[in-house]
Amino acid sequence: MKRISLTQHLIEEQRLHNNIPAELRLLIEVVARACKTISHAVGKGALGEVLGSADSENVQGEVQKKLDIISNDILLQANEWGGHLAAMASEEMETIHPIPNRYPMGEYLLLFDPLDGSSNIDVNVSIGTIFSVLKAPAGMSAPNEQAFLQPGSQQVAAGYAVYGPQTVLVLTTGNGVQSFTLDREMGSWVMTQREAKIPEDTKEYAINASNARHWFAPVQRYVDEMNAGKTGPRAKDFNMRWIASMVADVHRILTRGGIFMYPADARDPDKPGKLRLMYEANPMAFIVEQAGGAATNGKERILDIQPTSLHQRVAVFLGSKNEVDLVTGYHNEA
Ligand code: AHM
Ligand code: MG
Repeated sequence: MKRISLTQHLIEEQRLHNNIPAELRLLIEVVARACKTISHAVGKGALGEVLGSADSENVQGEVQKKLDIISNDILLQANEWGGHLAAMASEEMETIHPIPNRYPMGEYLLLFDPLDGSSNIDVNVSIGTIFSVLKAPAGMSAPNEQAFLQPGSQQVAAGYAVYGPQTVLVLTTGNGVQSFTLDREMGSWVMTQREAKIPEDTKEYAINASNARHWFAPVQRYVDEMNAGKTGPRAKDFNMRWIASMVADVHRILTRGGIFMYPADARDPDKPGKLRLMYEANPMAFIVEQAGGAATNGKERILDIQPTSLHQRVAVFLGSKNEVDLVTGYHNEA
């Protein structure tokens, strides 16, 4: 099999579609390199003394794991000096991270969840890094938080790396979804899938069922109907999977279909769901749509949501199109 590296792919994409200028290519390659470093740290586990909690909390009041902090630092340091970014924002940092004065400023904004699925770190289950790239608004000399508050439809690139049995980088620049597997001996990303496609129909769903008693009626109805199986209104049996790492759950859906849900629920009306719009929902929605799937917050397309704050949360329904359409329809009937 002819090996196509990430670099070769990006250069050829630019030639064919003119959608990856040199600065964006550099950005993607730097993020990919940082993911290699994170993958290495993750792989060392207890031997690298990277497991367990740090003595700190992030902006959402969650206890940070050592690897959350290590991964955040790796991404910041890798991306500061290249001249391709105007600023960064991270799930783990309260405010945006401007590019230090000693480096030139570029035109892109990078957002990331440095290590998603933190509860899985210590138990040796797949975790990942999610990233999203926006363009800084023109004529802005020093980007502020406002510059980041663009709907997901404005993303010029998004991707994730999943650190599992294999380390895989999944990327979109708006022209389909490509996957690259890390060749650990060579240290290079090798294309292993050119065009991911999520089947429109599925018999598999993912939701944290321990929250069932808090769900609103449309989610309750949708899940009950699936669980009713062959003799129920859906007339087929469904299977359930929940990894508790969005990256790994989305990766399964990208590989063989399914629907992933993290709904809003009755617990806290000010908290629509658990997942973050800017670091998790938007990049995943971009990838899923580019693979032929759909992503909504139950009512509207995630990529159309106008963000109002950097760390805002959003309900997420994404994956196989016909399932996402069905559960979104149930919400809109209500
Ligand atoms: P994190 O960014 O703090 O790791 O939280 C996000 C994760 C997602 O990866 C995953 O889908 C979800 O939280 C799991 O939630 P739960 O603990 O309810 O299973
Ligand atoms: Mg996360």
